[in-house]
Amino acid sequence: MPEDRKALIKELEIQPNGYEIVHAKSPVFYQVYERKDELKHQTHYCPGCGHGVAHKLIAEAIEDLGLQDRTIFVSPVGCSVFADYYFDVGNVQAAHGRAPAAATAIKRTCPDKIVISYQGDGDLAAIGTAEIIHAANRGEKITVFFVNNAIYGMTGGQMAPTTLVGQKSTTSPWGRRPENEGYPLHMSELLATLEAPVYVERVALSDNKNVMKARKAVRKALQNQRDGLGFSFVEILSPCPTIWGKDPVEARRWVGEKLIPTFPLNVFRDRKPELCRNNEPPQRLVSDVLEISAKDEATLTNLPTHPHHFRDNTIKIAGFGGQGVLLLGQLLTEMGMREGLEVSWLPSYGPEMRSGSAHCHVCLSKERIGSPLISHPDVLIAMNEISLRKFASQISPGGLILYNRDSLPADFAIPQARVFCIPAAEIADKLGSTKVTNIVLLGALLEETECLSPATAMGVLETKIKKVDLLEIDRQALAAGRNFIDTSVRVGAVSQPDGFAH
Ligand SMILES: Cc1ncc(C[n+]2csc(CCOP(=O)(O)OP(=O)(O)O)c2C)c(N)n1
Ligand code: SF4
Repeated sequence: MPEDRKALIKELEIQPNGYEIVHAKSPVFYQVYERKDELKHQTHYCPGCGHGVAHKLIAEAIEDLGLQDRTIFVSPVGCSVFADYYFDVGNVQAAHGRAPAAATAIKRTCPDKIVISYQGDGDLAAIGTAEIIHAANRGEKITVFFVNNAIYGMTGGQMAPTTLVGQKSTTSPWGRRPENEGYPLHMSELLATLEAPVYVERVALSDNKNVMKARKAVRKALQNQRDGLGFSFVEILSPCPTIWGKDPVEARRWVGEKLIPTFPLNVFRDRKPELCRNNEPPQRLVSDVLEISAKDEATLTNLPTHPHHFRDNTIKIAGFGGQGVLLLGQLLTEMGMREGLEVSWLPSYGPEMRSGSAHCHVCLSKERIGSPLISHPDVLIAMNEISLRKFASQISPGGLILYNRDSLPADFAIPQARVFCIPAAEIADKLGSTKVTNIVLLGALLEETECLSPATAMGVLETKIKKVDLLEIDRQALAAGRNFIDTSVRVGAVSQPDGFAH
């Protein structure tokens, strides 16, 4: 081909075969789809499927609004489960119905991203009803595209919550009967009863005019998010020719003739709320949270600073209800707060609070805590044998187990940890109350690990325990636990059945 012809083609964007390119694939789609070797330029959608059209409208809007580099697309389970093969944006695939919850987490952690939750009607209006309602009610600043084709497409045509009255499906072979299956769910109307959403519109892919309206709605929903407004929701009535058993043209017509009368097109909500610029949670002083008086606070600030020789210290305390398991965890977290650490406390107990199993997770950290859940604690305080047997194997290598007995069960295989048997209940009993067993173990913990200061422990106990005589027993219990470690435990005590090295 002569050079000047090539230049002209390039300039006019005319294909070598002579056709002028008037409409090209959006660059928001990958140029090549890697899902299947033989279908690198085709999506997996059936001919005439509304998902393809909806994808195109969304891709073009992302492109025109210049949002491609900021967009994260959360795809559902359903026919559009493979959306990540097509959209060249950030992609996350959520479990069935959970896309709004996943989108919430993404948007909250990355507020500058444009987060799209894309869902079918089975996904959004059946298994995911709770997620969508609560995301909308919280006014999450996400955009939801809801493709309503009145059926479960991917799984072969079971009835969806949106299936029309009288419509046949594999699970309503005689047609949907309200007496048996209820009425179609109108999700847009339902969400529009909530206060938080800023934009709720229903559109349809029934003819070109309506497709153009859908195009506008898709743009608006994304613009809203770009502009920092709240929850935007676009319901797209969409053809599913394959499951409906119609050809693409008939299916499109059916959207207009059957779906629209049941699901009228409308803008149900369009408001511009006053933007809340400051969404920071109110910060309270630690002394406020702990209700520490001015006097106590002065004492607190005068305490010598305790050195924390750890970045994080994770402690699991386990026993049965009534042993002060949860309380010991609370004391530790409060002590950590007083010493300027980040802390978390996560309780877990069975149906019965008294005598049932109970445990709690405590994190002490110099950095913000990602999760309060501890899978492999540095320390296990096992207040009974059941807890020892249940949790000892979880201890992190080189960790510490404090066991509330004077010896280990004979058949107990000691994990890779230092195990100290401390007859804490007996010590507490001799002091006058088995209620302070947990405080004996607290003393032992503080003495062995030096994770927090005993002075802080007393400071916390003084604010909690108003009875002078009980406070005195607690003081003695704390001292007894520390003393036990100093005088009765030998260094290197690891590997004998009684918990001590011989
Ligand atoms: C937890 C769970 N339950 C059920 C399924 C089976 N399942 C996969 S897709 C689907 C329905 C999808 O229908 P819809 O959301 O309407 O999307 P469409 O395929 O019509 O686009 C179901 C029930 C699943 N994958 N996971
Ligand atoms: S089954 Fe229906 S929804 Fe699924 S790809 Fe085919 S036409 Fe689309």
